[in-house]
Amino acid sequence: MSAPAFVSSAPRTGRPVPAAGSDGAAPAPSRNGARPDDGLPDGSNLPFLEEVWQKYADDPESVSPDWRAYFEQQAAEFAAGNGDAPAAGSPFPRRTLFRPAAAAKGAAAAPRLGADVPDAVADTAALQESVDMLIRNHRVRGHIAAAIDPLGRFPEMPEELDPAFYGFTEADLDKKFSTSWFGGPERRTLRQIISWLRNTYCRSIGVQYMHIDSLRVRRWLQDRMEGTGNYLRLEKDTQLRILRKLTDATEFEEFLLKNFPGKKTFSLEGGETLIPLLDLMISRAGRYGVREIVLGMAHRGRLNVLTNILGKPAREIFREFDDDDPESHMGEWDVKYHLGYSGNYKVRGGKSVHLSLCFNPSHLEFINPIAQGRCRAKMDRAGDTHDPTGEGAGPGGERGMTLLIHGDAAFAGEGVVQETLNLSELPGYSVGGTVHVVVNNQIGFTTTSEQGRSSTYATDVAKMLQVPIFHVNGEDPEAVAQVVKLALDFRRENKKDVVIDLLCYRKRGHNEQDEPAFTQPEMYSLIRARSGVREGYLSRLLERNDVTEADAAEIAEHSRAKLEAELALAKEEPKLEEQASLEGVWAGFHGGAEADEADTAVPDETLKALLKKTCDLPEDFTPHRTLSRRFLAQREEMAAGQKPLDWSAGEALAFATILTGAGPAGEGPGGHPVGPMMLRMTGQDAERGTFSHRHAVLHDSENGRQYLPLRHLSESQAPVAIYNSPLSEAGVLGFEYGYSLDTPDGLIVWEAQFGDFVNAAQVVIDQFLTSGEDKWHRLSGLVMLLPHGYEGQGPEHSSARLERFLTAAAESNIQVCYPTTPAQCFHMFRRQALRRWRKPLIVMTPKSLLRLPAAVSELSELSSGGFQNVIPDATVDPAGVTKVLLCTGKVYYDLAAAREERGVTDTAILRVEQLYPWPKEELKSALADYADDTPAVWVQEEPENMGAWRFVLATVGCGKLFDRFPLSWVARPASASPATGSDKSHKLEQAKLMNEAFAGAA
Ligand SMILES: Cc1ncc(C[n+]2csc(CCOP(=O)(O)OP(=O)(O)O)c2C)c(N)n1
Ligand SMILES: [Mg+2]
Repeated sequence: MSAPAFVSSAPRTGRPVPAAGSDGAAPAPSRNGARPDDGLPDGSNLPFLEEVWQKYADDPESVSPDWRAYFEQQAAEFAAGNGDAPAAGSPFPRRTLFRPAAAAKGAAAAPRLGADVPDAVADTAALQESVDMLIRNHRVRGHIAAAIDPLGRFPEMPEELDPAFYGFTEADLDKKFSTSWFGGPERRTLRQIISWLRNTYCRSIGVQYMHIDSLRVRRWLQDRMEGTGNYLRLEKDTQLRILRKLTDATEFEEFLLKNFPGKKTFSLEGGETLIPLLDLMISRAGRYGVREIVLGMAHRGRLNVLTNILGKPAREIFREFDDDDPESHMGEWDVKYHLGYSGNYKVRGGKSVHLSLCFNPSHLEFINPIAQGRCRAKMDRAGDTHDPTGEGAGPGGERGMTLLIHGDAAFAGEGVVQETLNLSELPGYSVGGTVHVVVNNQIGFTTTSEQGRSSTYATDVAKMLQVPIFHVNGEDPEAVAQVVKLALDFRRENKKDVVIDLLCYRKRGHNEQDEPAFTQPEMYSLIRARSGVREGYLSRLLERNDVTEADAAEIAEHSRAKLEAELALAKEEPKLEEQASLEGVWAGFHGGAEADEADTAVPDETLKALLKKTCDLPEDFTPHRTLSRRFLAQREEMAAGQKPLDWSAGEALAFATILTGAGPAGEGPGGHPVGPMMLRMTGQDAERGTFSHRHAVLHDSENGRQYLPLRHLSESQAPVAIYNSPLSEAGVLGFEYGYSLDTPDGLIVWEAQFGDFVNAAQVVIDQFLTSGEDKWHRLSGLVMLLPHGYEGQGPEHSSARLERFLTAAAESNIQVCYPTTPAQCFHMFRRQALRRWRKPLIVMTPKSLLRLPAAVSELSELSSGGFQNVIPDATVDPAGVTKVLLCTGKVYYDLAAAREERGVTDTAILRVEQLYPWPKEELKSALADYADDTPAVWVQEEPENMGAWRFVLATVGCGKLFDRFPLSWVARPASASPATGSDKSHKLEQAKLMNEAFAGAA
């Protein structure tokens, strides 16, 4: 008899292997007429089998001969005592398909081998052991033999998957062995076992999951894959839906090529299955309750995804190709295949899923953490977040989902991929599992896989997680449907990432002008022989009579007509329509050059009370003795007004007042109520602070319990989250930038451990933070705290590369500040939160100043005034001033100390606390009282080619400052590296700097 299809063996050919349902097995009857939203059957195929059994039980003639023979055989085996006891009403004992109660039963049944065991029993046991190994090796290594490459280039079948490797011969094929330990039926022939294994592990799906430590998770996957032969029976209208989506994808690419010859489209041809994959995935996610999906993807197929998934009207894309509106985007905006979009995807049951495709730069894979950060922000807002303190709601990831689409070369090559994967299960970053889809066209630009990675698969980096990786043949959309279902079920069940490696090919060159045969002649001769993904699937459907030629023609005609109509509209009206960005949570916020003002002062008594609250600990909480004696005790004194505030207190008060909405009541500019605002702060040591100054999270020294006083300020306060981040810069900064994109109404802060480590996040700074508003009209109010200052700690712990931020500063894109007092720190944070102007804020933050007795503020400085962009010098009489030193940040204290030490009285020292936007007016008025032609000297501790000097010079021009003050500078000599590694050399240099600054002073 030919066995039912779910045990048919798999030939290894270039074409995907037809599976269950395709060879005459009874079609699956629909269950109660109910269908999931996406038409995919629910659960494994057990219900289906039970229904076939029921039909057979009612009338054996009503099922196909295959099924009849199968049931007869099962009944015979059971009668002979070989089968499991059937479940009531069904010959399929559940454990044949699901997890067996094998441990107890198998142990009892297994023969115990000893010296007195007869040879025949020992031989049988040895054979059984070989079968066990064969099964296990298929689970571990079956993917290597899977027919996943549509180009038919398979690696050699691993020996351990070959029955001959274990000494089996033809003669053994009909011998029976137990598979119950592995979740199979009690006894099956070797032939059946091989078929079962090959179907599950070596057809169009290759799966890597045996690296997962949890037995529960492995079994969960086994149940779903082995119980179904890793195949999903699709209903007819799901097949049609796949065909429709494939057709739309194919027609779109052909339409672009025909109508816009010579233009770059980064065509999806060869990987069109991505479109039905996304369609099935979004529909199923929607059915599972997901309401928001944040997508991140690079160039490949992006236009196709934009129109066929995000719902961007094709006419918009055609207009962008025509580019007939040059006036609209002079000096700004981005190329069409980087543009984001958002839209609603209708799923069944009248529901829809909101899709947000992030704007992204060319830099591959850097969108990953950004998309996850956006998703986390949405989830936090909806209370859909896992909170490690136990104060948050639920396990998270019910409403929100991140879907990242990658390229094979980039996924294997870019380190930010690993950084993002590492975030996936951390309490501060988890989004309940990201779905990764690698559009694996087996090439990167002109680079082959052999040149591009040392790993077997492009996805191997993801094996660092305890998650399955599904490799699937992109020319088998039905296998893709099974993988989508497995992936989403896995995510829902485990709240972890999951990876789909969609094996396909790239029909053309990297872009449409490239000739791929220059570099990949053999690969491209294989590609040219392919008939196309849609064609291949259509012919399978036709072969199986699942659709008619007429159906297919109508689908194609419909798709083309839609595109023609869109093109006509684009020609009629070439003007581009931009999606509005300042809606929803962004309503009322603005970017541009005009900043609004905010009143940042907070009454004295409120400040005292809040500062006191940051020292209040639960009765049963024992802080570390030193913290108790120093940090907390001193803060209590500050709260009582007995001691000036240090930096830590200024910062804590900024946070506490923002969280509680303290300050002048009423409305902010633009009529928006100013209330409690949330705070999220992360960084490698953000909880304690790199320099042990913050202690935002306290640890009970007896039991390690953590306590975040800022979470216990008032009943009505906003949420606060302060997390130590993993050791990453690009990944974590990207995440926070993403978070800020969806949280205009909160303060989002990232702190670098030392400022120079920001180097490792440069892509996020250049490609997103400083240019995002210009390129995409998307705003961010992210704050970056970068410890900076020359204190003898060497080339890498001195500079946060201030100059780089100043080079990137233009069009009021960012704010760059270098505050010098706790009060300035306080007002700066509050201004950032309270203004409706959303701009990234880059702050050079102190190290030694954190404890410098001079760097303190009185409470009155917080309860009055605001952030001063320039701090004038009120300590000297302007009439006697013969020189003005201009500086920013920490060097002010060095200069002030040197002035005092030298008894100098004729030199004023002005602090520029905000370098960008350059505070021209404030500086002018701070200088107003000094006599014309008083020399002004910019003093900085950074080498001349670093720090702010060259920016200042370029900004104020070469002539006299404000046409009044001749300008010169004092700095360390230009240098290739930021600072010396010798502490003594540093001190010498610093002394020299002071000498030069005060040369000629009296
Ligand atoms: C960080 C970065 N490095 C290099 C590039 C240039 N580049 C653009 S596409 C590409 C090949 C990408 O290959 P793959 O990830 O497999 O995607 P595919 O184009 O094949 O879909 C390269 C090298 C880039 N955009 N970003
Ligand atoms: Mg590729």
